[in-house]
Amino acid sequence: MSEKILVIGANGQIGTELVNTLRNIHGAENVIASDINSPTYAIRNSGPFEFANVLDKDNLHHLFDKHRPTQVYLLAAILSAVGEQKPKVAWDLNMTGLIHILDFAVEFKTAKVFWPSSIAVFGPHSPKFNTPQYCVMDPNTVYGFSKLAGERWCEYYYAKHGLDVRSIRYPGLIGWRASPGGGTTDYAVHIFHEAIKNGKYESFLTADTALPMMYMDDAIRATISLMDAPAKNLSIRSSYNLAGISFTPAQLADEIKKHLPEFEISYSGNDPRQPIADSWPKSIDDSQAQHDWGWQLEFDLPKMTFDMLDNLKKTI
Ligand code: VAH
Repeated sequence: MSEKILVIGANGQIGTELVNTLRNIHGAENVIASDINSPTYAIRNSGPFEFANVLDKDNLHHLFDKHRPTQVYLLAAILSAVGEQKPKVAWDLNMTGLIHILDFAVEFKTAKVFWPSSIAVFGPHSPKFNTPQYCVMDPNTVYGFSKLAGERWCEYYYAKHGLDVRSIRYPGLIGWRASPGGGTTDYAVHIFHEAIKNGKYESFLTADTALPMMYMDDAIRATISLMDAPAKNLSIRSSYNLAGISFTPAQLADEIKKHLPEFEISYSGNDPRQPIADSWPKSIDDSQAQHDWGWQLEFDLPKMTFDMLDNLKKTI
């Protein structure tokens, strides 16, 4: 029996790329893209689309009843920076949306559910370097503690209802196919666009702000690897740490200059995203993902930088 996959939040940074990959694997007609906004050109012209509002139970019930998905990817969320501008809205969307999907997945016996968490679940008292799978977690952003609470809900629905829900704590994600969606790591995408268009970029994070990041190609491959892994191999039902590559804005700028020698970076200072970044780890231990489902990173900073610039030059 072929998979029938519902992707909610298909227009976002992850969703755009995940729909493309899933349609290549499972066939376009078997991957229903959905979002609260009209589909992007790429999404609309490559397969079925439905409007979805994760806060509308009737809308979601209709989608589950109509499509009977074998897999659901819930990607709709409000990220860290936007979440601090509208905290109650972020909590409601991130939490209520997740619980609606978990409930309908149980009701309609969806075989597998994917839900993205983030390294934002760690906070000021979490270990800063090589942050382990289990440690003190005191996130101080609504986004961060909504993701931490969401991880608890995922593990609870696995334990109480046997729902095969799987999750990854993504680092900051960098890709060229879709824009980031209002996060603290967005600088690492915008810098590439500005470097090509204007030869300069003003970073809202300071030069020495190291954060865990990951190229989107690796993030999508990790997501598919986790979802394809035998359930018996999975020891984590909250969310798997995923490390990626850790670098600072200054290090990223130096790598870009190897390709665009005239590129110049400056720093704005006093940005509200700086304390968010400062509360997060500098690097992550993802040995559990390596053990349980064979995770191996492919894109380091030089390879990512080359691929980003090479592709963006063709699209800008
Ligand atoms: C954010 N891009 O900046 C997201 C991510 C680790 C950060 O979760 O909010």
